[in-house]
Amino acid sequence: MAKRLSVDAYVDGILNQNITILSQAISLIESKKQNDQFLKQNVLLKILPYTGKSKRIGITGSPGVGKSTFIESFGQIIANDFSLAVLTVDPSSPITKGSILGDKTRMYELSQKENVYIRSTASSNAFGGVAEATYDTLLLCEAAGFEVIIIESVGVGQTETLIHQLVDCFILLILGNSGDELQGLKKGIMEMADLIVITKADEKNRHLANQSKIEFLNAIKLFHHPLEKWKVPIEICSSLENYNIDKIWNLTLSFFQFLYNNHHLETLRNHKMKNWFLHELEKMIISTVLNLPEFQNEISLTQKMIEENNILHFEGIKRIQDWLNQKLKI
Ligand SMILES: Nc1nc2c(ncn2[C@@H]2O[C@H](COP(=O)(O)OP(=O)(O)O)[C@@H](O)[C@H]2O)c(=O)[nH]1
Ligand SMILES: [Mg+2]
Repeated sequence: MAKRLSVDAYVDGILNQNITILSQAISLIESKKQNDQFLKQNVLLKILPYTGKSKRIGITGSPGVGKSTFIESFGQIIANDFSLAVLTVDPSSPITKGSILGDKTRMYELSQKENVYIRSTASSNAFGGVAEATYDTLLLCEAAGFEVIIIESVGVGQTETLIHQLVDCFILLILGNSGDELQGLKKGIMEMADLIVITKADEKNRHLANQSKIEFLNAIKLFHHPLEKWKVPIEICSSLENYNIDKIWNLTLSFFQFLYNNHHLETLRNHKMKNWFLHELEKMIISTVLNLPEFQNEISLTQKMIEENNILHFEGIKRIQDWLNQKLKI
């Protein structure tokens, strides 16, 4: 079993910006062990007053679009003025230390900077709870004084929506050189984006990327950003050639300025936290109910009936529903 510190040792270490202790606290946060839950909650409660001050940025987009490479360049520009923590979930790597190598090699220059902290979690470790642990990790990094926090999304499924709830500014990366990309993007994800970036606009592709930019500018006229007055910018960049990355940072800063000027930030975070709470609540209820031995018994019985062709699946659902209604007296 991993070595654990006292609540105060974690809290003091984090507040004193001790990176080793910060990393140990994040491992504690990621732990699913029942024994760790109490310690974890106490650490979180104690650091809570020191959180909330960072600029929280989410980077999303399909696997391979260039998120990690973008963060490598983008992060270096940010780190000229701010301390930066980068939280990534590495989908490529198996269970072992590979994850740390995976993203850290992609973000090598960035990881060498003194005021930058990169935390990469293997998705196999974080299965089922990627985003949950990420929020608590973000809070720890804020308490440790990081001024900007970037979360790299794995770019698939529901995680994207969840990451969106955790950040103030959500940047969607897309590939410019195919109409398919425009077709394939879901309306939902487009409407969540505060900024859209067309990646891999290397010099030889720049003309094409600019054409895509015009297409996208037309396409997003059909979408509605939740903040009416915000016109979602679209910009092209090349992370490998360091083209336009500074411009994208300026656009990000202008979005934050927009949030500050209009007192949107607090409302936005509160609203997102309400959704986050609902998500967590749903998960808690499901796991509580599913773990009830009585309920499991009822499920096994019903499954057996379906297997033996005594009832159809929807009759099985009805059976469980009746059972639940009776238990809950509704
Ligand atoms: N030509 C070119 N390739 C890029 C650029 N950015 C990323 N890539 C490549 O795209 C591939 C996927 O990049 P990665 O950052 O791992 O994407 P992720 O899965 O979205 O994090 C890698 O082979 C990168 O070298 C770019 O600006 N130009
Ligand atoms: Mg990546």
